[in-house]
Amino acid sequence: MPWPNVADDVVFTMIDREVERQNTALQLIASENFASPAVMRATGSVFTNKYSEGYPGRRYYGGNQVVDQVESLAIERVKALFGAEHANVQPHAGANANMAVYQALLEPGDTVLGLSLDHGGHLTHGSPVNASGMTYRFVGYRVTGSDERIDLDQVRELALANRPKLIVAGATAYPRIIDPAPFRAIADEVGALLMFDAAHIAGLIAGGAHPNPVGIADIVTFTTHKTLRGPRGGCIVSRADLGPAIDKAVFPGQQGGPQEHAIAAKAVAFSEAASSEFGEYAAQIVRNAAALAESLATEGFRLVTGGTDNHLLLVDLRPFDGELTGKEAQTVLDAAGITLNRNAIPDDPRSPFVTSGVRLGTPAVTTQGMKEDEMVVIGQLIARTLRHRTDEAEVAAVRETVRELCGPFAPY
Ligand code: DSN
Repeated sequence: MPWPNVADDVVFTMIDREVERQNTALQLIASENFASPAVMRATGSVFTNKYSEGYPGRRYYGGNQVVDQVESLAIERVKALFGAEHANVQPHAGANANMAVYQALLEPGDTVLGLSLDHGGHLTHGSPVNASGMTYRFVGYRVTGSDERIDLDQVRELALANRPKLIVAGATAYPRIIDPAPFRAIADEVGALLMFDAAHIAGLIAGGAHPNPVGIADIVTFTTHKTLRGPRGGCIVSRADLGPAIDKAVFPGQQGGPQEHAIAAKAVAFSEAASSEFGEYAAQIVRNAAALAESLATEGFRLVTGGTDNHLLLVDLRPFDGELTGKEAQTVLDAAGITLNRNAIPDDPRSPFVTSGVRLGTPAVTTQGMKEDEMVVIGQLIARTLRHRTDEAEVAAVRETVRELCGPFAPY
């Protein structure tokens, strides 16, 4: 073999350190999870070596006999998982999936309705600093000031006033079920297409814990690495008649060579997500989020919307401590082995870089087998760390407690 026979100690030592971090700290970032060994084996497979621009049976390079089989398998599995007519498994990420849909359905300057970023939407839902907001005329809808739920009356009013070509449902920091049916009714009333961005909740949908937007929305996009627990990547499922335009927008419109190693791993993940065990996993994610919400509320935090019915919680830190910012909370909790991200809360008076809130979620801790009892303890540890955030010894003591808590649940 022509390869050097020495391992890259520098990189592999870093990998070992990252395994240690993931095994001994609490991963509460709502968009993260632990992929299975089978998913990671496929991700690290020889499919990484292959160029395969095009689609199964229509490639631009030779040697794609097995690649065609694995991509076709991924397509068939994801169609069966969600009951979809068409699937494109090539998007490298959720952002690519969303941009490809826009390219397939819209002309530059067309009007689109999406949830505002500062109220829980995603960058690709029309943020002015993202290509979506630069290319299309996005109009942002918001959550209500009273119950902090998506303001469907406002969605309808904005749809009637702006006549969008596309309405985008879905969120990146919204702790409640998003029912696709009222969005469908509004889209039909104004003659718009409906896209549902299910990046965060694809696993909850696959596991039967949340309503399936496939067949209600015209297009559903999602990532494969969040609640769905697959490799990093994106996916688009849609009505059959939209398939050719979507395929053309993904390749050659947005991307070059597909990452077939990731597509092989997506195929593995779609199979895992079709199991009855995955249904139980999805239900436990939701139960754990509810238990964590209750524990945090008991400690004096305010939950945006009053709670959660998905995998994530958005926490307003101000009632707990008016001086505490999301940025500071994220930093000190990280030192205590509790990893989450700062997040703006609706109408946050602080900047998006500082914030008055944090977002946390239960997909990863649920994968490692933690249940409601551990969620209660995690809520208490978060409060203890933040109450004593200037006391280094106390933060270090929490770090040790977290290590002990994680010991029996190490994912790798
Ligand atoms: N970065 C993802 C999240 O954390 O929600 C969205 O792309």
